[in-house]
Amino acid sequence: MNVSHSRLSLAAVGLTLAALVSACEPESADFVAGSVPELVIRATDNDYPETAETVAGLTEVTIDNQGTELHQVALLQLTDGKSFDDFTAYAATAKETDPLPSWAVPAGGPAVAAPGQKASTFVPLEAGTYAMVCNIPDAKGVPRVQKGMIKPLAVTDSEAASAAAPSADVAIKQLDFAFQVPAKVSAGEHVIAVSNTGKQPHEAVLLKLDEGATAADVAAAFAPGASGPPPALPLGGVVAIPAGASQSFPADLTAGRYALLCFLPDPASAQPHVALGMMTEFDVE
Ligand SMILES: [Cu+2]
Repeated sequence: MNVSHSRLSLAAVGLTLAALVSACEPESADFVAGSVPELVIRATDNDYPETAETVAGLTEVTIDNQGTELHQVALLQLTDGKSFDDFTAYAATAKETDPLPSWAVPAGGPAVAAPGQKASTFVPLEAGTYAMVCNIPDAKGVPRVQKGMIKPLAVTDSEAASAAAPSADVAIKQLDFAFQVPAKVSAGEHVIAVSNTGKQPHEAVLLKLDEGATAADVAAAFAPGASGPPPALPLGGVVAIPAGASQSFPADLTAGRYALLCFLPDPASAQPHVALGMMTEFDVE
């Protein structure tokens, strides 16, 4: 079992340390690691091998990518009494540009982790059944959800109060079809809040660009028929969240140029949002 709440046992230690630190330093909005329960989902090429279950409440959902390719954990909450089997039946025949059925509600999750890396997102989990999928296409353009990366996540009711969301110090807004990012982001550890102010679901995939590379180069690397990895280091972000929703994620940013992209399909044009302009670059100094 790699699915754990290992952070819970660390929470008490974290709180004690925080109390000691706060005694000699002014109050800070910084995220105290360990204050939110963590659910680790191990990913391989191409599976989430372990049974995934947890309790309701704000959860740090972490993908531990032990594969050799890029993977994500996109969460879809199954509503209206629909089961995971209903979702797999839908997914077996769905085209990539098809809108999701109304009962499969995008619920965020970590947008991408590079091979050997982890990425986390703070997700407010409700009791019920979720599907975990990886929509990132392989070199042939086949999304990995069609190669076995589709598994259930069972969330049970909890008596305990949900952990408080860590306070974010960087705010990113999603619009139809653009990102708004702060003019300046400093190097260091951040909690980045992503808020969907558009009418469609959106995602925010964060990458640190290689020297001289652009967000457009990254978009091209993910286009159908493209081969080779993107000229950038994938760092996580938030996968699809519905209009009006927000989720945050921790990120340790070093100086350089970064890209944010959204690859979700626009039902009207059947184009990915990135082709409609939903990508941006920003500097970390
Ligand atoms: Cu979008």
